[in-house]
Amino acid sequence: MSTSPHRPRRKVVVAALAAVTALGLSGCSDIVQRGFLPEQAPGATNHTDTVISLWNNAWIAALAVGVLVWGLLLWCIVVYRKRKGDNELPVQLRYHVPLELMYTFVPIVMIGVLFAFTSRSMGEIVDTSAEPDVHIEVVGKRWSWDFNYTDADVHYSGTQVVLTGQEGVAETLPTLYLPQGENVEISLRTRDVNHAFWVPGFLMKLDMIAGRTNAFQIVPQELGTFEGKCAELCGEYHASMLFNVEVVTPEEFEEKMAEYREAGNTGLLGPEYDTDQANVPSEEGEG
Ligand SMILES: [Cu+2]
Repeated sequence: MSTSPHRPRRKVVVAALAAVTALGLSGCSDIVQRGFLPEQAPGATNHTDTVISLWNNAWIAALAVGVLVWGLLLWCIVVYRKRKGDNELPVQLRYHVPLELMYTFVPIVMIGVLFAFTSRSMGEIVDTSAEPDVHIEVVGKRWSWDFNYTDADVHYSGTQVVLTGQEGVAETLPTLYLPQGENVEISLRTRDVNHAFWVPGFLMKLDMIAGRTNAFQIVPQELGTFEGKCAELCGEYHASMLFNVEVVTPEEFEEKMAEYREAGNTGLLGPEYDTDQANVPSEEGEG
């Protein structure tokens, strides 16, 4: 009579927990599989699977280390707890060379493994040795973006968006067009301070450093609209430095290029529009 009321309750609790866990795992297995990364990410580009597996495996390794450390901690706390009548200090260990060597080298090995896998993936992403099908230059500027479509010799010049919080602002953002299935080399530069090119759905970002050009190649695989943003605090309206990426078919891409040409957006926007150059006319500063 004394123990029986507890058992059924415990069984119910265990069953309920199991059901919730199973439901949670089945309901969000996609989310778990992509490591809680953006919904568009899997298959979005030729690099996203690499990034997802690096991310997931790093978490699995971290969790394994965590479980081991938590387990050892709990074990020490329970087994070596102070018992009734224990009034003496236990044996104090210090300068235990094998132990110290272990906790120096094991973390070094762990960091080394993480570094090796990360470096391999990053090397793949910023590898620009292949011959690209399309060249695009993305230029960051406070607080918008210019896109030079080098091969088509057309450009798009963005203006800073005003974030009103109203619907429809997203449609007014500067849009970078990318052709699906083609190897696009994107080179990044800035007209002023440091910015960073970030498309969360592509699972990558790359800095735009004043005075240097960074580049990467990407094959967009999924059609659709992706959000882009500046990921380097670059001043007052950094949060407004947004853009859209529109992955379209190669035919639509060519149509878009023709559209720009007809609209008179011919030629590329070069460094003459940079604001941080030594030859900026001095009148500008006085105005
Ligand atoms: Cu910026």
